[in-house]
Amino acid sequence: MTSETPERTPPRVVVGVALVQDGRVLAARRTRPASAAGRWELPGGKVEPGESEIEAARREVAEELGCDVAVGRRLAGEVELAGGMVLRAHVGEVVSGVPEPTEHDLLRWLGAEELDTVPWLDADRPFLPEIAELLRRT
Ligand code: 9L3
Ligand code: MG
Repeated sequence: MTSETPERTPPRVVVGVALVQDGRVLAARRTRPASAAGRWELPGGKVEPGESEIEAARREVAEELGCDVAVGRRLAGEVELAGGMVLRAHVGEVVSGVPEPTEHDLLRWLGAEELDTVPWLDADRPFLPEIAELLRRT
């Protein structure tokens, strides 16, 4: 029998992108897993080994929405997810193409006053106040 201390591996980062356009942010409705279906999120996904957060954000949005985005500053804070992952969020802008969902079943552009009209994933909610503030300023 061994009684080793389990190795601590750094958390895997998941990046979400707050795509902003004309004073609104893009929210995407998940279809999977079943526990998250119908809940809304900032599009994005896991940072792969060797990839920067910004590269991952651009790749994930290209895969999920079929458009090119510029990814800018990070929003404050990070949220612990299940499975040793953490969620971070960046602001972004569409630079070419029109977002069309390949994995989500609905997209909505929400203004600052509409942010709480959809059921967000719990993980994404802590970013909403800062998003609302930046939408009010744009
Ligand atoms: N997640 C939460 N909020 C988000 C994103 C993009 C992801 N805005 C969570 C859902 C999954 C995990 O992170 O548990 C990995 O995301 P994905 O690869 O399934 O998009
Ligand atoms: Mg994803």
